[in-house]
Amino acid sequence: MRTQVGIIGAGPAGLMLSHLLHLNGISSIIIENRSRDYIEQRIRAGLIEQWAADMLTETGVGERMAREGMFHDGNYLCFNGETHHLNFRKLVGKGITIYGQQEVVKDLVERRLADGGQIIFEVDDTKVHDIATDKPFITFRHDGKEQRIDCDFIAGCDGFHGICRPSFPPDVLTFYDREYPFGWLGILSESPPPDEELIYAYHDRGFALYTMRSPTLARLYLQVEPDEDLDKWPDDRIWEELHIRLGGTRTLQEGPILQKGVTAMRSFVCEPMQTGRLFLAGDAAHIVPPTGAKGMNLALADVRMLSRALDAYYKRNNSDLLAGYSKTCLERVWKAQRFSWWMTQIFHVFPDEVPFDRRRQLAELDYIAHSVAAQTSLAEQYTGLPIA
Ligand code: RFL
Ligand code: PHB
Repeated sequence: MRTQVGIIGAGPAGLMLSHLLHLNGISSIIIENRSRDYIEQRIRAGLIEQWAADMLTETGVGERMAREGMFHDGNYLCFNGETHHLNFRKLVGKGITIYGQQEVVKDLVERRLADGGQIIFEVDDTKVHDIATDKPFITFRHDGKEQRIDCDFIAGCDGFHGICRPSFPPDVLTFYDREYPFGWLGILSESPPPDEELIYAYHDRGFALYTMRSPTLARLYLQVEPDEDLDKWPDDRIWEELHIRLGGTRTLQEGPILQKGVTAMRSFVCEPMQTGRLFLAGDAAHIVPPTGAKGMNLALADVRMLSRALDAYYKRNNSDLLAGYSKTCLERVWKAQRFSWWMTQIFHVFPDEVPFDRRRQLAELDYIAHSVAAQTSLAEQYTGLPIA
């Protein structure tokens, strides 16, 4: 097989890249080691920044999101038994969209296939070769047969556990890493969320987040141990804790729990995001704790940049954007890292904290709740920093 851009991974990064390249007349093939069904059912992020929702709409894949997504102008902070509303629309003229990552994935897969795009599912033994030359290629096994894709460029969109980052030559990469001493237990429940907008709750017993996928489907999270055993969390205990951490500010309706999982939290960046003809995008290059809701948005920002850089290369024979890809992306990545870390450290209870820290966290939340300047800064970052 031969294509211009070989893409490894059919997550939001790989799929959106392939779609954007196609709109610019650049060919690509995606290979994915999971099945179509698996990637379309995998429950992950749910919050889309304003510019990213606009990009989905403007590039023709936002139709179902317009019908089924939920458009929010603000959210709530909850602490000391009170909620405080932040109105992003008033503060910065932007909002956020709640629409599940797997729905974005479904829409992109459908559109790529309708446009004649090629996605090869259920591959294994993926390897990249000759990335330091201008004739790189990918090999993999599919249906028991060895396959090869020759291409001009390889996009490593294969997530945190992919093979592309480990394929960089030795000593090229620097890693910046931070693990948090807690994780999130997330559930999807067939019940209405406690409010139409998201509630981020700080509580002595730990953080809780009340979000949703639809008016009748709540997505609820609790701060737990990083390696928490789900067996210790029967449904009754989850509901009890969710009620307590909401601090009596809303009534929370219970419902059948459709899905349950624990996610460990970490911050991670690798620099640079490119070597030779191999470009990393999304979780392959960086991970954020979910408190800032930046993971999928960063993945989309990377591939927007990469598609522009590839377009400049093919249409104008200009490699400047490709040469600057890593630096440009990392500027946004680090701001999102900082915001995600900041949101994480004000809302969570740390095992090694001293009483001073609680008072400091509460003072910070109180400051945000009552300062337009502080709210504006939060709103600007939460709804998404400007993008070129
Ligand atoms: P993805 O979505 O992980 O997609 C990578 C794809 O590459 C495939 N793959 C391979 N394919 C071929 N050959 C190989 N050798 C391959 N190795 C891997 C994988 O099967 C997969 O389909 O990365 P991408 O596109 O960069 O998108 C990033 C987002 O998925 C991610 O940032 C967010 O989902 C992070 N995240 C969350 N972000 C939020 O903003 N809010 C959340 O609530 C939230 N919850 C989560 C999350 C990530 C989770 N992970 C990674 C386990 C919950 C979980 C459980
Ligand atoms: C979600 O809806 O799953 C979600 C929203 C905001 C976050 C994290 C997750 O910060």
